[in-house]
Amino acid sequence: MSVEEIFAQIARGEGDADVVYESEQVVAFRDINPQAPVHVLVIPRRQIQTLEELTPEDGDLLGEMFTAAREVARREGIAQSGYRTVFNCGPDGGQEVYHLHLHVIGGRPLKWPPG
Ligand code: D5M
Repeated sequence: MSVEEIFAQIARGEGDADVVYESEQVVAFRDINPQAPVHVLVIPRRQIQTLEELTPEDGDLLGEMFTAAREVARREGIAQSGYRTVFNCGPDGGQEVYHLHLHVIGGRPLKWPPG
């Protein structure tokens, strides 16, 4: 099964994932290869491959994804210390999984700029 199919299963609430937050349009679960003490992915339930597929009508969905990221940060206890939200988009952006996902990363000081 492809990673995209695994993400689609998680999005339907059927997958094997450590889910930390859910709402009508999104699911948030722990990244399998965490880059920091907190590393959670927020994905839409709808199948969208990349940020490039979004249209102006998806503003509501994007808002829900960022609201989910903030809620995850609160629940994980990193809202005050700080965290990073990232959409990797396309090959040069480092995107490996083509089901839209917003990384929520924190729990340690993060370097900038990324490589
Ligand atoms: O990030 C894709 C991310 O997806 C990467 O950090 C690993 C993560 N990943 C891959 N498979 C799984 C499963 N099965 N559960 C949880 N997390 C997973 P990208 O922005 O595409 O490079």
